[in-house]
Amino acid sequence: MKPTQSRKEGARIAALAGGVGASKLLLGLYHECHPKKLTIIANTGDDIVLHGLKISPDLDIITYTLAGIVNSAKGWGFRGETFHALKRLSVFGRETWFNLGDRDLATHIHRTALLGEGKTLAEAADSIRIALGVKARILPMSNQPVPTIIETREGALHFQEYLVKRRSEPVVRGIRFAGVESAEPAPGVLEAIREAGRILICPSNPLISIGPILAVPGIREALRARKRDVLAVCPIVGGKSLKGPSDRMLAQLGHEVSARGVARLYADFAGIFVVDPADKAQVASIRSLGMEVVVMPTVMNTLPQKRALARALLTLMP
Ligand code: FO1
Repeated sequence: MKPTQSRKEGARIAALAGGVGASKLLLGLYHECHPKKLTIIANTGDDIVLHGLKISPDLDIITYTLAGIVNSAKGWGFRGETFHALKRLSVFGRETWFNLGDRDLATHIHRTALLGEGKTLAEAADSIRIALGVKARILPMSNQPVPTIIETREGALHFQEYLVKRRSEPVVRGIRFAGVESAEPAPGVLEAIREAGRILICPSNPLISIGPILAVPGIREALRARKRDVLAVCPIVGGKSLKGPSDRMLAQLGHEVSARGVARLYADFAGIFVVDPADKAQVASIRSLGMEVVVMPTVMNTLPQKRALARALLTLMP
């Protein structure tokens, strides 16, 4: 997708992002700000190895969205995708609960080959986004694998097994990010946070999309040091998640399912919290957490809505 040409250069923006929810806002920003000023730091807790291939859903969702090739009805995978290879894999008795499309498979084969040749996940992500014509920088949170494990009543499940294979049905008892203690932020992540005019926390699941990024040693501390300039867009509107199982997970883990519940999770590092008009009754109690609160429409179904939210957020940026 060709971003609009008539944008001012503006300050640098670092954006922490999950997949589908974040990509809506990132697409708006990609149109409204200079793409070279945008660095996206993506969750890789959702990454999984299937059929020997390294799959990085959030990196790919963001890349495909900005490249204008995503299946916008689903929010992931290619538009006009076919699944012939997956059908053939089932002939060999392989599990096919994770829908890998034919075009998408090429991305995973390329990334897996690069990793096999000794390249890092960040180098592979860069190779993919450049090949697909995306001008904004897209970094994984870490080059080391940090799979999100969901502890459920039925035992521990990889995040994709919980979300896709089990359709978020098992009751969640806990979440952990395996190996995160020894993971490091990918090269450029801390610099992007330090050097950005504003740091944006996209409207993604706070527990399993933003949570893994915050858990990588050094990232939360880097955000705390920039608290005045950290702007978080709330993914819960009117007590419901905009996308995915956030509301259910928050409730099952004993958090308040509301904008205020998310604000509490971010209060130590986010100076500005953006809520939808549907939640304006909570503004005073969120302010009492030590955050500035801004009310603006955050529900984005159409490209004009994505661009409008991006423009409104840019007015809050230096
Ligand atoms: N989500 C699904 O609900 N079902 C799928 O079969 C599925 C396949 C898939 C393949 C590649 C990819 O990049 C993403 C895919 N997703 C699928 C989305 C993904 O599971 C999640 O939406 C993200 O991990 C959360 O951001």
